[in-house]
Amino acid sequence: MPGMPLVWSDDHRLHVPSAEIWLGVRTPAVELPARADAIRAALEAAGHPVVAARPQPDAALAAVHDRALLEFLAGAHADWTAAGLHDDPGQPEVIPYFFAHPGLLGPHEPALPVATWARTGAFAFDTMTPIGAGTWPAARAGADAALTAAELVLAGAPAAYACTRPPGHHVTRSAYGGCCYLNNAAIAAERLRAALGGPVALLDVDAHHGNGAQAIFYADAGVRTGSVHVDPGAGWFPHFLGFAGENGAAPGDGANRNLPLAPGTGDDAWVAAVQELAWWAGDARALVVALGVDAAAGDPESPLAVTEHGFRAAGRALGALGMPTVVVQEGGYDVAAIGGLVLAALEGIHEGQQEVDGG
Ligand code: SP5
Ligand code: ZN
Repeated sequence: MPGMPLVWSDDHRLHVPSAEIWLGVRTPAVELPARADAIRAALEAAGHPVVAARPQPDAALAAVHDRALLEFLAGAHADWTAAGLHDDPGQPEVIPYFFAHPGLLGPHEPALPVATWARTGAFAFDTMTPIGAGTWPAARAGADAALTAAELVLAGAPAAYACTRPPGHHVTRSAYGGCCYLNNAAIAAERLRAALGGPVALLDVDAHHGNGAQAIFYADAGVRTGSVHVDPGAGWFPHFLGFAGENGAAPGDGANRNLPLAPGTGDDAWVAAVQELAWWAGDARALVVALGVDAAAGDPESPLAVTEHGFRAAGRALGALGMPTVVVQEGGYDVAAIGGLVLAALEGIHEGQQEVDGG
């Protein structure tokens, strides 16, 4: 019995952020190449076949992101370098300093700043998501991987896993941040919806709220978006979003669901919340799982306390929906544990699908 395919691109290694600028301070980057390499090692050791990500058309990205964002991301580092910012003031990575805040703009449409050093603030919503020389090719390869996984599922695979890095679930139609550049899971969901018709479900189990897909599909009943995450009301990223009352807008009223959990939440309540999202997804035609594993107990970036057992149980609940399923990697920063956590979740999904097949 062949395992769930792992869709892969070596190009993820081109994205090596040097730091996260937090409160103006350079703090160590956590979204690093070792993450994906550890996942691949664990999955390969367990017998999962590796499939190369196939190049995909830009149109699939433009189906969920504004052209202006895509053009900015593709050219940002070259523009930054051409403007001499590497030498003066001495910053080799694209970092914003001034933001197109809605309170600044009022009713005015933001014109794209002429100054290269100001342009970033039209698209970035935090200072923790630097663009280096290899960021765009890595992010683009991640989207290719997610779309390739969608193709495999559309061709009949019960499930496929895209080992995407950098992650994507914080990116909206027009803005990037949270260590993310392209919303791979949303791109895959849109692809499935285009092929199968709606509704498609996109369920996000990363420790942080999936604000990107929520925003992209907020007024869209064709993609049901659900997220279980640490409560932003308890002080956690993305701070402004992820509250229980965000339920979608007409004609997507009721098509968004947030289940914020208290810091310290462990397996029982977390798995119950994932189960709740799975039931809520109901009769969707296909499922995308935004699989962050940073809800794990040992993860440095979240206060949730989920174990490998919890990830396996969550996988079973999602697999038992019996839907064609695309799994897209999001966060997870405990490099020593990440492979085992992802493997447990994928094995759970497989077990759940077997169960419903009566296999
Ligand atoms: C994909 C994903 O999991 N993105 C998470 C981004 C959240 N990062 C928020 C970091 C908040 C500040 N942490 C301070 C530690 C300094 N490194
Ligand atoms: Zn996360």
